[in-house]
Amino acid sequence: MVSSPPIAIVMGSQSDWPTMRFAAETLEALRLDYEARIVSAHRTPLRMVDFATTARDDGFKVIIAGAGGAAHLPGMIASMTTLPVLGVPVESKALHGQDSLLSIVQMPGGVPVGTLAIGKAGAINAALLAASILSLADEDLAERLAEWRARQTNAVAEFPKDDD
Ligand code: RP5
Repeated sequence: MVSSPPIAIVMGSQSDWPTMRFAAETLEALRLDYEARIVSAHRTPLRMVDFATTARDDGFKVIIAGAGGAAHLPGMIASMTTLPVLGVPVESKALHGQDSLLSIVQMPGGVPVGTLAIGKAGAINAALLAASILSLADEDLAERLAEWRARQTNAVAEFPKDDD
């Protein structure tokens, strides 16, 4: 059996991809393999169960799960695996992602989801946190992560300038 990449990025809908692709791009910058899939808690519940119950045996190490609105996906996946699950609340139109955030963050004690910020920042940070978790057992990745941080630091100008 071919082992899966270490990180799964799952999302409830194609409409989540413009947000979740920031997680994918961040992992690419860190030269980390991932697999991105659409898995909906509401529209494809059996696909979700199949994914979550086999994720560890498939070789995944960390799951990044993004969803919006009534965002049950990260919590439902976390209920079926003991892999770390990082939840990204996708910004919804009606409530600007407040609904997504509260749906993901308010897990009952016993079934953890590491919840990130709403939207792009959350997607980027989910990828960085996944890398940080994996770097505990991967010195080379730890160095790539430190280099990513250093590049970010070096990119911050000391003085502001006008756009024009
Ligand atoms: C959730 O419903 C998805 O995660 C998405 O954020 C939201 C809206 O989905 P679409 O109606 O755009 O497919 O399940």
